[in-house]
Amino acid sequence: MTYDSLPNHDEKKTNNNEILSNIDDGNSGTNNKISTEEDSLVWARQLYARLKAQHESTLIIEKQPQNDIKQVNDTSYSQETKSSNTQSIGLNNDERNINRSVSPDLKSPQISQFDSDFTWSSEVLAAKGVKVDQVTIEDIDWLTRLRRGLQKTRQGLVSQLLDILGDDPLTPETIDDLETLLLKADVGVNATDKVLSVLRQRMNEEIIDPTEGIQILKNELKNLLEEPIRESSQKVLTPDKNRLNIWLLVGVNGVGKTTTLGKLANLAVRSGYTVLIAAADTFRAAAVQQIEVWGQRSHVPIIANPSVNADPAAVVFDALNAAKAKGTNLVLVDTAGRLQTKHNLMEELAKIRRVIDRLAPNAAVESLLVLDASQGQNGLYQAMAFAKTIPLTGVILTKLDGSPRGGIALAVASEAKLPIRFIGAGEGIRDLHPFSSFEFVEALLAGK
Ligand SMILES: Nc1nc2c(ncn2[C@@H]2O[C@H](COP(=O)(O)OP(=O)(O)O)[C@@H](O)[C@H]2O)c(=O)[nH]1
Ligand SMILES: [Mg+2]
Repeated sequence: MTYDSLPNHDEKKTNNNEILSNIDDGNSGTNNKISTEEDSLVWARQLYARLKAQHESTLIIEKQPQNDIKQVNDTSYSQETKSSNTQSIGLNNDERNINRSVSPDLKSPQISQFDSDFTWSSEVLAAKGVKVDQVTIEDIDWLTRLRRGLQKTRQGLVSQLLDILGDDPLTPETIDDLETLLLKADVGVNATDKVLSVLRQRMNEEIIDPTEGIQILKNELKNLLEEPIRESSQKVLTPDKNRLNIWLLVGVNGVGKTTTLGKLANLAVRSGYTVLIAAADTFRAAAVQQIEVWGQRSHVPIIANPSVNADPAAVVFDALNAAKAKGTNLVLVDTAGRLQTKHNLMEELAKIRRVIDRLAPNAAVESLLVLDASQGQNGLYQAMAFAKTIPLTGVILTKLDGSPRGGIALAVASEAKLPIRFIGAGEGIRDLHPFSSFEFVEALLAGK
């Protein structure tokens, strides 16, 4: 048993708790919403100027002696309520500390050009009702990545959607074509039926022009994605600071569990949580090494047992004891990939769950199914099979980049009825983000 206790990394935490909490579904804050194209451009310009100034002030701070920097940090951590100015200095400064000794993809994103990526991302944030002084470079950077990630799904979807809708009001034939299109994009039968029945009903009541049709489509897709999220108690999945949180990552081989866990550890550390990793994939020879590399990148300790065929439940047992002793906020459990048809492996997952329930009965436990978006509808069968063994609480959708099957998000929400909690759109450490239905649908139908 190795317990890899790493040096205290408090100084490396950023102060941006909002990474894991400041997500809006776009249905609130309607008062702030920007109505015209011109307004949104003004908004984007203001935002750009502010982020640029913030970025430049960071560069000035970087030139100050180390003592001064420490002082700024301490101030920003100790203040519960900060002026946006103090916060931005503290945030960048902290991120700068992270950047000092790390590889390129750990660096916080930089302000880019005032280009179409920037304006599109700021438009989405404005439409969500986010205030101009709440937006970070990180938010813009993520939306840009998400839109790029969904490019393949969008390519087919949007161009054909435009063809189908044309310039004339919607007809029953257009709706039939829309059905084929949504099914082809892996949206699933239930979700497609629901969306189209709303469109049909509206069409019976009034004439719907294509722009309105797209708006109804977007709203219905967002509603479908939101439904399981609304039914859960948390809009965005964040660790509860007052108790131990245990997030179990499960799923078949190669879907991206270990990679996702590495990204999640980093996200949680950047958001100010203490994290511990339980390397409970004891089947694959290189699994422990792989997770150790991820742990080191975020300075997160790991509990592992590198001996062949070690009992995964025993690793979890040790990890929970270590977490309780250290007062850790979040334990992330990596598990071995398994075929949903292999009874003994599924049984083992249930055993891990029993250990958790016995040892940490008051913990907030999440069983998150990791699904590879490129597997399309097959992901749904996986979800159903896993749900039989352990109660699943959510889904993490990976590999949205490069897959034309991003529509699977809708099938997961409407058929497996599971909330999507995070999405991964790349192999880099920052390519994972809390899920926002609003952002997802806007990126899916961007250009529309
Ligand atoms: N393009 C892309 N690749 C990913 C993503 N997540 C994971 N991967 C890759 O998928 C492969 C399998 O990942 P791994 O974490 O080992 O899967 P596991 O077997 O479920 O633990 C690796 O090559 C990862 O880099 C993602 O969001 N996008
Ligand atoms: Mg793995």
